Amino acid sequence: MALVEINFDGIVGPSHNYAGLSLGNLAATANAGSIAFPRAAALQGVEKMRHNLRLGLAQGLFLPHRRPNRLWLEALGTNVEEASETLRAAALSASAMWAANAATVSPAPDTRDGRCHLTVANLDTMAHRSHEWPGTLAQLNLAFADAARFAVHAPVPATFGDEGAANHMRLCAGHGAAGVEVFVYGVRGGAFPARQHVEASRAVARLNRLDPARTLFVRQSEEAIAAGAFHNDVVAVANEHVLFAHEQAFADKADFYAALKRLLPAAEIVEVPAGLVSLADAIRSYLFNAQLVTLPEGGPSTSLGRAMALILPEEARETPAVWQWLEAMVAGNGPIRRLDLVDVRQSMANGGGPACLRLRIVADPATVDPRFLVDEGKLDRIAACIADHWPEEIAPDDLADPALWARIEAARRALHTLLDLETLL
Ligand code: SUG
Repeated sequence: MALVEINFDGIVGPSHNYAGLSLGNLAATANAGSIAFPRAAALQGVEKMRHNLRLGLAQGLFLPHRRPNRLWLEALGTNVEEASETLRAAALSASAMWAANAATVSPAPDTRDGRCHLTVANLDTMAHRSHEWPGTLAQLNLAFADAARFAVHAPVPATFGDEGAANHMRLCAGHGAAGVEVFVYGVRGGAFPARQHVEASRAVARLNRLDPARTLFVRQSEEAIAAGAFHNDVVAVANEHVLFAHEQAFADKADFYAALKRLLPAAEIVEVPAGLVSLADAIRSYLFNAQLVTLPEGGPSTSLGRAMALILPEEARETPAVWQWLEAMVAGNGPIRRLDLVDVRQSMANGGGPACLRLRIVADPATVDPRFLVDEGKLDRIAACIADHWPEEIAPDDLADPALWARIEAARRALHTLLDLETLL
């Protein structure tokens, strides 16, 4: 069985808008009330997927959820016509695009029963995200229906906020080898909410049947949350044996690094010093919200294996301290040898970078429902569907317009029909 990393990107939904719903997410708050461009946003996402396919990486997708979420509003005793502005915006959010928050994935080599486990995130801290999980669960049950190889779990109870893979890292000698899984949690108390509860992380580790001896629970630093790192993946990212992190990402850095080195002696930590790149610049540029990927066979290699690339948002090049640091890093002889830039500005303006838009799953692509996998031809057809059906722009007042709701619903139907996934409608 060929285990590879497959990135499943959330397609940006036709209701993409800037309602400023996420306290602690500085970009989303700063852009509240701006005009959004859903068509351009979704096409930017498709181009990112195309870029990764061209690097030789396996690529999958998740679909936009039902919006407005009329069932959720009904459960709240209202409906889209009568709901308050805030509830209506929450029911219309396209936030399911950020697939890194869909679930926490523990690949087969790490689990006691040798299956790949996925626990859907409850996303309980933010109202607009708390109603994503049923739509996510339905898709994961379909995409990973092969019960001999996958186990999909419903979210942990909502008292303990869980934001999925955005607060989880896996380090290993190679994707197919047993890994060390690292759960990063926050502690409440600062001005911004800590969205990952340690009890949720512990529950996910149990549900995913991890070996406790190879599982670490690490506290996110308060400075990072206060500076706007509402998820760990805004200040750290891991791939195979490499951890790429900001100096101020973790509360007890020395303990964490020592435990990691003990469990995985080959671990390599590429740390960005605060003296060269401040937390503010790291968060503004989303330096760490890059996809850190291993370049396929035939590419450059280092003493420890195949070289890695960082797939960064263009904002990284526009932040001088960040770009200077990156250029110096790739010129050295570390594991990361290539920098690729992608334009995901529409998502970035809501606080979602390249890594937020994808959920990584290590699996054999032949065991995944092929309707959730893409090649260039399928991306062409998806792009055409987006161009035909997605609204060009959404201004804040449009969210109250019944014609917009109908358009959003029709666009989603068209995409599901194209992908032969009407069963999810
Ligand atoms: O949960 N933004 C998302 C961004 C998620 C980024 N994901 C990761 N870091 N993995 C969030 O804060 C803004 C939506 C709005 O305000 O309408 C939003 O939900």
